[in-house]
Amino acid sequence: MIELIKSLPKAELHLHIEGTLEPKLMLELAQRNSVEIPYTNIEDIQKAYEFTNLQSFLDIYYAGASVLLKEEDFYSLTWEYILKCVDNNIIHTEIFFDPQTHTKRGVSFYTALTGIKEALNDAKKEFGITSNIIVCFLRHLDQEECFKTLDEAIEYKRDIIGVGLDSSELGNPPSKFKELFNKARKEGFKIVAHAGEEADVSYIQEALDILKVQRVDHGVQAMHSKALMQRLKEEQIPLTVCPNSNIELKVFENYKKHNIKELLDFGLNVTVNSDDPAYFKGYLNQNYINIYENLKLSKEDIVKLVKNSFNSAFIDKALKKEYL
Ligand code: ES4
Ligand code: ZN
Repeated sequence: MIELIKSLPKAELHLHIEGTLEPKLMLELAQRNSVEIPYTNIEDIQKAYEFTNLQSFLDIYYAGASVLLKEEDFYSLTWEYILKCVDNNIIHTEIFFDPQTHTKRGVSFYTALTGIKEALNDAKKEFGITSNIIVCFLRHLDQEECFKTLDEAIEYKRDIIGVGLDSSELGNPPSKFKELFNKARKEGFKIVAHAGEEADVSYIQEALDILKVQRVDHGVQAMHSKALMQRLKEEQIPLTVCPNSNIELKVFENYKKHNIKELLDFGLNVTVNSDDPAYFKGYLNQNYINIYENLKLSKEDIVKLVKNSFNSAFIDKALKKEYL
């Protein structure tokens, strides 16, 4: 089964490019760019990756991203992830990036986007890997600031398929960004949002009803509402579940307590993703392997999860057909 998991071509739909920054590249970029970070070696960095919840991770994740300054840094970051895609047999990937993490440090939207985009173009040329870019708004910031980021996304629309919402969930419900997402929708962007990672089902309901999301990122708290479960099933709204992330951020105590198998058995459109693999102990195959080993997944379950990943991707019918 592990060989099957590794050999199946897969799509990844929930991946923060800043979350693929491996300790080695972090140290190299810190030196290259003369950025001070509180670590001198890889072991120090790995020791800092002990999280108690989402916020404890985000604090370290934003600090790590401070080494990314130039277009070539974003290229290196993305290219390293592409090499992991090759390793993991990921043939299509939809990548989040957080412009505001960079613009607030004086690094332009254009610089980050261009570095990422160039690496993705090379990934297509070199390996045939297809991809989409999704811009995420940081929900701990106010809506006014996010409008500036949306305006930049509109400027580079040809390179951006959609917009999402990430960062500190508790206390920052989707309804805070109603007007922002109304405008994004009118501009023709696909819409996703992190919802029901740590916060309750009302955040998932708001993401659906107010932001009108086409996929829910995480969504694992949906199980606390029978009515919501029924709706997600009927409408086949994709959930981009991230098992390693949920364990590392203590959403579930351990892999045996993860609910992905229950969600799948109920008939939800569930996918498996790696979220921030450099921080959460493993890339996509490792996420599949961890749930397979702990939750008695069958071969049919694995195949269904992989098929869901292509069916839920923002790709046209012809490419979907080719991949399925
Ligand atoms: C994130 Cl796991 C997670 N949740 C919310 N926002 C994020 N940004 C990067 N990883
Ligand atoms: Zn995420």
